[in-house]
Amino acid sequence: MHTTSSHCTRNDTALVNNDTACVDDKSIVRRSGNFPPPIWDDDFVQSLTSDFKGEICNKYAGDLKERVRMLLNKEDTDNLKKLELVDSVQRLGVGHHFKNEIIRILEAVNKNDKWDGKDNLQATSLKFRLLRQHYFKVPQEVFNGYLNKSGKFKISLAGDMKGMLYLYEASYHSKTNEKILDEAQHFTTKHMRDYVNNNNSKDEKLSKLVSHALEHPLHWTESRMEARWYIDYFETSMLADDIKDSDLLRFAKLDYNMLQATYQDELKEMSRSWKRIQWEEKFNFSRGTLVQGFYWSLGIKIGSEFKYARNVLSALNVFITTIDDIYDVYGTLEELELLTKLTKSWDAADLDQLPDFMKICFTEFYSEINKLDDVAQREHGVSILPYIQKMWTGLFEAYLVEAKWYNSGYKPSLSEYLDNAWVSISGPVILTYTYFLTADSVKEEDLQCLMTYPNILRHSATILRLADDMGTSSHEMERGDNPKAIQCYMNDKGVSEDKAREHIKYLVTETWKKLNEECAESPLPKSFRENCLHLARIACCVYLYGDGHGLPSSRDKERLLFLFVHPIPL
Ligand code: 0FV
Ligand code: MN
Ligand code: MN
Ligand code: MN
Ligand code: MN
Repeated sequence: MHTTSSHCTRNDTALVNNDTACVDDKSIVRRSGNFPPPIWDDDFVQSLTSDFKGEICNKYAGDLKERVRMLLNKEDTDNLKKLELVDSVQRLGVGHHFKNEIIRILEAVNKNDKWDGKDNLQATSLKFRLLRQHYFKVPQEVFNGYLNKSGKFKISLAGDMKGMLYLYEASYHSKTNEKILDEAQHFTTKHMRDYVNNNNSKDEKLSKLVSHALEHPLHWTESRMEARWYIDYFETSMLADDIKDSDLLRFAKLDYNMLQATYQDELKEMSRSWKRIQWEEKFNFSRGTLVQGFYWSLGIKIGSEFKYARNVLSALNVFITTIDDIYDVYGTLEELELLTKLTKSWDAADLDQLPDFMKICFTEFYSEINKLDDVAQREHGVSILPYIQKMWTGLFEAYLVEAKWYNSGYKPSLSEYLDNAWVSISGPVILTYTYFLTADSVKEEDLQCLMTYPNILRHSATILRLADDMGTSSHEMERGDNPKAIQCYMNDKGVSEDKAREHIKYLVTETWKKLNEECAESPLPKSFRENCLHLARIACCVYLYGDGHGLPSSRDKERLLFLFVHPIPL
């Protein structure tokens, strides 16, 4: 486990053969992550263009938006139709434009509806899902009418595949110990699988929707990826006449493309500035993840007004990824111990004691954080420095624990591992940043709460950790790293990798329930609670096809092309 990787290719020239590189002690044998080059180089990023910007576009989109708003405000539509409209608006990726309208509709539904069992399963499930999604209190018992005497869902319901699908999506909004919802998920998953696997007499369009839901439930899916897919689905499943006059579809497509144009400009700017400081050349033992990092930032906030937040979060991602590779792959234990000690006092003068590659990385890192603090002081009148320092220090300590485990060959139990690993995945740092980037105002009591690592932070970060381990640990074991969740469980229980993966999936599901609970109940501001949810979602999506962050597969690359390069044909 501790030997040098056999494919030590990239780090041979790292830090040595270019003008800006520092001198490294060549007598030290370092491992290589053997990471592929960045998926897109700066030339490719600079070549991105879009027709979807400018006055005419803005004006047209503005008109369409008002028409959709009128649809949402129409008085004479019945509740169920309204809920279906809200569902479509959200899935098509434009819900963020109509927050007030959506809340007003849901408040009315919540007030007037009696849950008297007259609705069919689809309608009940939709109502339940949308209300819970927006933190209204709805008990699981609204499904009592669909249960038989022994508390199971009536088998006759399985014939109603749309009902199954809607109940399935609703069941992901469960909290811990909600047996009816657990049963709902179990029951619907089974019948939905049967439906897609059975070739006879099925509705192809519905089947596509069912397969999509089985691969990733709506509640666990980040909005850009869902919008891209659902816009396509929505169009192909509509009747020709409806498409012709669907302002909603037209708006969704245009908005998607216009946001894509905005993202292209942001990516270009970021790519230029990382290129200017030759980050990838200086740290070519590490992963180049600018584009993937930008995707993570979109997972947190998609609106055009959040440019600054995305910029900071993408840069954060680059720092986290490089520093993580320093701790996991490139640094020696002695260097890492020194680094961890020096960063505690957060004094740039101390960096001179470090090897050059660390010094260069952390000089840039400190300077970025100071810039961030300047902005925060201007905007919020508070210095955020002590708070983010505390979170970073916690992260470096957690990294060091893992480096020590790796170097001594120690095998922690799953629970010992997880106690450290939800911090070492960087969730608490990322989420603390998102607080400063998205809160309307920075409050002392929120900061005190965040510094205690509250449960909402823990659950979101745990999902990030578990999703990451599912996607990355095979390669991590190959290149040498401490055991991750899957391996810890295999050691604990003496089970196969498949069994361990199954268990980790179960833990993800259980942690989602706790996160749902905290999102509804935590005293932290709503913007922050949403960030916690969004981080868990984007983690589930980045690692859906494997290691979408460090070793993107063709499916991952295709997804990034759909997000940032190819507009939706109008
Ligand atoms: C994970 O890498 C990594 F770098 C992540 C998830 C970056 C996250 C940063 C943001 C979303 C801003 P890796 O699998 O190497 O992490 P571990 O902890 O397993 O070494
Ligand atoms: Mn790592
Ligand atoms: Mn690590
Ligand atoms: Mn490690
Ligand atoms: Mn990992």
